[in-house]
Amino acid sequence: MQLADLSAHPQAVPRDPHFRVVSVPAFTRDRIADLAVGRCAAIKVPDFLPAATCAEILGALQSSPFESYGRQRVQPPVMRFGVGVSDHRLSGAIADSYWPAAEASRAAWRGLGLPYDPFALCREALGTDWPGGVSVGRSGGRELAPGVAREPNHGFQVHFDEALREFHEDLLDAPLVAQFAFNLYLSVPDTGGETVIWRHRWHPADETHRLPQSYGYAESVVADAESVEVRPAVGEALLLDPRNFHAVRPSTGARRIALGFSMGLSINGDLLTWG
Ligand SMILES: O=C(O)CCC(=O)C(=O)O
Ligand SMILES: [Fe+2]
Repeated sequence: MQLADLSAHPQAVPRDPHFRVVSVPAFTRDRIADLAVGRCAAIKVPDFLPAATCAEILGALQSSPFESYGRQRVQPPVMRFGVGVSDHRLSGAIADSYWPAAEASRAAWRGLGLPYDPFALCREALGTDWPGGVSVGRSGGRELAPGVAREPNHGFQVHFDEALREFHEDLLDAPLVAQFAFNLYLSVPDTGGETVIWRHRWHPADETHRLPQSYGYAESVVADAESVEVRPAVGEALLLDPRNFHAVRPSTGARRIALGFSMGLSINGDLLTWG
């Protein structure tokens, strides 16, 4: 029976039933566990924060100056408001420059004058069903930055994010058993700007596809891999396993602005974030 089915659809390539994007009303404990163990590729939650809250955060950001990620490493350029540890990494460790930059970033976010901390709202909504909730991670007892607003209008190259490979020792004070990337879209472009995730994790041979001096890889690195694509929508949150190669497509029209941070699941069962 199965053979007959296959010959009726000679083009059909079997797909991994575990590699799909699930759309759910909230980040429940079971869904986050599914993502941690690889039972889905990503979780999206429409209307993650109230529309009025998203509009208010966006309004404050739109009139604030964004900075560029290091232009040597990040081409085409990506703009950001706030600081991320990726720009303050030195020989596989957090550079000393990160700590004052993280403090300046917290001050800049406070300076927006919002009556709440947008990242705290996101952590609260992410952690409603998680025992102990979600908190900001620490390194050497010091709290890391809570996250950034990112604006990749020209896209992100194909890349992966994995603290285990970016840092020689545990990034946080507790070892991590899983890693996630969180994005909350506040403004989306008219065309393009899709997030693509490939069913492919880093392999040493992938380095032959590395773009010189860059965080990214040529798209040939994921040539044969299955992929899923998410078109961002305002107010929607996306949680993915960033160890899978992923990219953001270039866009046109409105700015593509998202709140973003990394999140890890510690060996103690805690969900810990960092920017
Ligand atoms: O903006 C996005 O949709 C994904 C950005 C990204 O590379 C990440 O969150 O790790
Ligand atoms: Fe990423």
